[in-house]
Amino acid sequence: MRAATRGRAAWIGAALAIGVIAGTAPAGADGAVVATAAASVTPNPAFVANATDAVNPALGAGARVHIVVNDGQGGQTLVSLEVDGLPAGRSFGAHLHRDSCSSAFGGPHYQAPDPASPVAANADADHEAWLDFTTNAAGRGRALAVVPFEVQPGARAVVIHQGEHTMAGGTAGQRLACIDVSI
Ligand SMILES: [Cu+2]
Repeated sequence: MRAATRGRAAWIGAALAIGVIAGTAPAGADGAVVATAAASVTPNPAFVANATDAVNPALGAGARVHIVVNDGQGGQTLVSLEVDGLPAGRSFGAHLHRDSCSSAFGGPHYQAPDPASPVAANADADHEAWLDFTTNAAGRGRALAVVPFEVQPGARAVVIHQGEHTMAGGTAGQRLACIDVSI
């Protein structure tokens, strides 16, 4: 395991231990919860079912998204996604997107260092928050990503994709559903 990976894992543990997931840290403090969204997933009206798309996006799934910013270690963001109401035992690609669900269904991926001008060269898990997950037998899935940048405030979204995982270059198939996250 690389040192950087160990460092991230340790930080996740510390964040959980001090209760930031529960929202106990004050806004602006290290590890503070800066955004929490709990909402019905918005199905993509433009989704087109085909032979490889096993999921009906109009499933009424529920989802919670927590975003935690840590200022103490050079600017990191922890993004956690919990979703339920999806088919059991199925993997999905998911990401933090730059815009709200009502703006081009989330717009492009949120990308550091310049969200306004995402570039293909930075379409990776160090510059974007990738949240791929696999559902359990009850149709629940969760993902946790720690990224080495701070997410700037704004109306963002998490988008769940039809593809089973995010490919090199950041693609994960059609957009199935969207969850608004105001940061
Ligand atoms: Cu995406």
